[in-house]
Amino acid sequence: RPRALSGIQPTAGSFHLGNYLGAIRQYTALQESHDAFYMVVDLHAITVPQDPAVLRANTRLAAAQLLAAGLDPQRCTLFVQSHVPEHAQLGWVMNCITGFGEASRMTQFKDKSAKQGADRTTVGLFTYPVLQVADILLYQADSVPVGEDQRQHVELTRDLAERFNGRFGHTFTVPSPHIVKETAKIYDLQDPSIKMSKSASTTKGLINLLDEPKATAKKVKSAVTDTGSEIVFDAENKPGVSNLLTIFSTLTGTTIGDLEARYTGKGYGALKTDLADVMVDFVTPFRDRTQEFLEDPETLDALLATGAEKARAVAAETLATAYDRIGFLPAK
Ligand code: AQP
Repeated sequence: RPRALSGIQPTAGSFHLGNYLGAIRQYTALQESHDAFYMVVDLHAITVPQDPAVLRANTRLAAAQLLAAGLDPQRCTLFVQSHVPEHAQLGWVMNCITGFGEASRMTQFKDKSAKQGADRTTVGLFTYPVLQVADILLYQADSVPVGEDQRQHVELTRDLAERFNGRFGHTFTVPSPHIVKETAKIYDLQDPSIKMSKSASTTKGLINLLDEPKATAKKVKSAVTDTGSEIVFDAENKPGVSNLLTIFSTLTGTTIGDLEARYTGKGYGALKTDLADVMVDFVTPFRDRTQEFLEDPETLDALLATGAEKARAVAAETLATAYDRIGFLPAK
């Protein structure tokens, strides 16, 4: 079976709808066809300031949400990044073959450092895309399910894998991004020109999966729509309605064409009211399942320990090969 690898940050507590539709849905799909590894990337979380107790709680919460979304530890390997020390170790090696200019071109770093401000931007944030390269290469991943915003990092991974292989002999599989076009970028419900994001300036257009369903319904009903009244998918001229149609279609499995037909002659209000119901039906059981996993932290921790053990077996083998190729003297 081909390998898949992806990671998600525990930073915000609740995952948002963009995380779910852009990435987590693909994780659950790929566990059927791939030897899949998914991790909560706590090493990435500390690139910005964190409260230790909150980070610890949010790491469990992230794992609980991944299970609630349908990840099955019998069919994939679920673990916490810091439990596998090979990530930091290969990360250092990768830092040493990455150009400073090359790292400086990462748009996610530019965006995130602009939000942090120059004084608060850490070197860790600067090199986090390179750590991500190590995350992927350690598992010899063929496929990396992510949203559109991560495409550049998978490209960097390909470049660095080829560079390392070229200099030191074939060591790493060169991975491809797995980006599902329709849901690659879910937009903010109040400003459909920007991606839905945990660090948006206001949370009015952000659907957090663990929020009160009633509050979520309200946010959907007050989503920004476009001028005119026709309900048609037109990403360029009607970005607000198109975003709602994408969300509606993906959550219900109804095609966009069928939705357009269903809402012909009806107003935006009807679409939003129905989508609010769809959303409530989706988040309510998700919240309940997440809570159930959280109520049994021993089982959750045991499951993550088993996942880390399985992940480590693969990661240690790749790291040993990379260390040998680069010329490190073996430890006796
Ligand atoms: N709006 C989105 N549409 C589609 N996919 C998205 N992803 C994030 N936002 C969207 C995908 O979710 C996965 C996990 O993301 P992450 O944990 O790395 O967090 P992030 O990318 O930092 O998430 P945010 O909310 O976008 O955070 P900020 O505001 O810090 O940039 C990834 O696969 C990502 O593509």
